Amino acid sequence: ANGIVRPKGYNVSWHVNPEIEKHHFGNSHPMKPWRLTLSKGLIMSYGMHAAMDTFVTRQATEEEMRDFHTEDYLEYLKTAKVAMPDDDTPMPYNLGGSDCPVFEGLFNYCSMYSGASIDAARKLCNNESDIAINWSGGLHHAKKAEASGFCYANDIVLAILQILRKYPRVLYVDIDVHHGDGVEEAFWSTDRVMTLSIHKYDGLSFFPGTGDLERTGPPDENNPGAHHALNVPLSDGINDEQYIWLFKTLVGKCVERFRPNAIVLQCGADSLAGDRLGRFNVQVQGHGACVAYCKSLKIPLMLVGGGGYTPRNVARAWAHETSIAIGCDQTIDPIIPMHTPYRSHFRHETLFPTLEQILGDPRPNRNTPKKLDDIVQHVTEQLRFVNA
Ligand code: ZLV
Ligand code: CA
Ligand code: ZN
Repeated sequence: ANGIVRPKGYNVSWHVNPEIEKHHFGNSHPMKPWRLTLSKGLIMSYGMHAAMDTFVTRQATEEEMRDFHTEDYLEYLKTAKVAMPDDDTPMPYNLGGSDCPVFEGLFNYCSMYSGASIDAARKLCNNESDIAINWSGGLHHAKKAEASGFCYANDIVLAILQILRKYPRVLYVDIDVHHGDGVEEAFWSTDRVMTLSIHKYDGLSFFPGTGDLERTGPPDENNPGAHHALNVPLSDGINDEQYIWLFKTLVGKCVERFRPNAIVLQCGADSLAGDRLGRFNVQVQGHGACVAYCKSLKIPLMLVGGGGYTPRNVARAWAHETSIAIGCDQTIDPIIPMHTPYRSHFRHETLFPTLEQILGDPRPNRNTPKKLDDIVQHVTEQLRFVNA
């Protein structure tokens, strides 16, 4: 009735668990797992779940998480206690500060979103999915023994390690507004994973402060990882036209040189205009065009979430990107269905509000055509060293 049909001979799997959404980082913390509830409500009100294999995910086992994280760190994560309001004794592993608070059910939260990404990766390896989706994952800052930037366990690294059991090469692409430093660091010294992160970079304070153009892997040419970590530092206000051009040009060149067997795309929605923490003018259409381009390459594709701090726009983007995965993006009605849960939270009734509707006053675009050309040229030079 709603025109959503399962694509023939093409499988999309959706890995979800309502348990994950129930966790709270604290009232003033910008990370709201509730945005997953809003996204899922929108995806389901369009009936998109009928066109996917839906899996309610499980917790990753500790053994699975030890693929990347240390035993000590996992042990601490499991037993860390929520601090009393007046207790400011520092905790190890960068836990307990304002970015990475210890909250009720923390280990459950981490193992749930990690389990979803591991399951999604296995679906790709079994050829049971062409695209596997985990909107609750994408927590790209976590290190092997350290929490960072709202991320405690690195589900992306765990998923890529799964894929590497089956396939020789994985391309990781990260469109979150922040630098994907944890994934970059994990695969810094290997030529089996190429990482490409697009992000805001100002050389000083914007988190995490790394990801300049010159950072392309280990400086030692004999290290296999040399030239396999690519970074695209941008300034405030980049628009759809520029972003889509950059994305297609760079990902196209990476695929041509590196010939990955699978692509993992981190779809952090804080690169959207109007995000509480972001600075770009990318719209739902431009963000989605990145997903559509990756799908068009016909390489096994994993989609994970990431940042995204204005929940109504996160839900729009991830619902639109789900529709692209199953191929109904051109046929669904952009007017948000009347029966969508929390419909009034969306403020504007369309999936694609205009920049004026999102921002009021536009944010000045600080990215010149020359800057973008320099980036493409620099990345192209790095890729000359890559020969898969
Ligand atoms: O979207 O934070 O700037 C993936 C992701 O990439 C910082 N943190 C740290 C470094 C020292 N500071 C200050 C501590 C901030 C305290 C709490 C906030 C609270 C309210 C509003 C905004 C923030 C905040 N924190 C904004 N930016 C930060 C970053 C971390 C960004 C993580 C992005 C995660 C999920
Ligand atoms: Ca990024
Ligand atoms: Zn982010």
